[in-house]
Amino acid sequence: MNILIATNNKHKVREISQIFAGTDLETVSPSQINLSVEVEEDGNTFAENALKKARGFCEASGLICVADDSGLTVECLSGEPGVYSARYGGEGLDDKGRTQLLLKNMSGAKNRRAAFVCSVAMVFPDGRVVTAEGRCEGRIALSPSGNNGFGYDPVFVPDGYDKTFAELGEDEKNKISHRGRALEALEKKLSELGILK
Ligand code: ITT
Repeated sequence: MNILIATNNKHKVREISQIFAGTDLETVSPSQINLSVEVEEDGNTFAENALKKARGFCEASGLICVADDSGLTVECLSGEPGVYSARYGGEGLDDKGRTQLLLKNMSGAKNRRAAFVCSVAMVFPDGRVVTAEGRCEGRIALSPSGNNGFGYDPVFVPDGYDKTFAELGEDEKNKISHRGRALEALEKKLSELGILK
């Protein structure tokens, strides 16, 4: 089955194609087919935004599309940055700036519990929709470490590890990450529905 990865984030393209490698799901990226789609992410939940993105790319391409909406939810910040993770602090900030802002907003916080959350939606040209969720619990480190990954990876330490996501190898992150878990659950549903053999 050939699937378009419905995202403009090249790090997600890389992770999703690696997670699907070795399954019957073959992936293409928007850039590989010269497709440019912008979907307004105005949903209040990860699930709504994932579905919106998958539908937008499916309409534009006519292909089966999988989209991911994800973010970091931090206990002592009442769940922020949450669905606004990519826009935390406004337009002017990059990944590094957003991570610094997060650390600043958490300075002095004793409770550093956090979780990465991911909703995935697969949309078929005939209108069928299959969705799944994944979550990875952990804590926010006092300072950034590691160069792998993207976003808030340098400050997120998953439970059971003493390294940040940015210090783990790609395969190791994908095994336990919110995205890895959501896509594993999606694959399971596709098999149960008989869509994937
Ligand atoms: P698309 O909407 O085009 O898929 P995006 O980067 O805007 O790309 P989201 O709206 O889902 O994607 O925002 C997700 C943000 O949450 C992302 O930009 C990071 O800041 C953060 N995030 C999600 N997954 C992450 C991960 O695995 N590691 C680090 N940060 C992550």
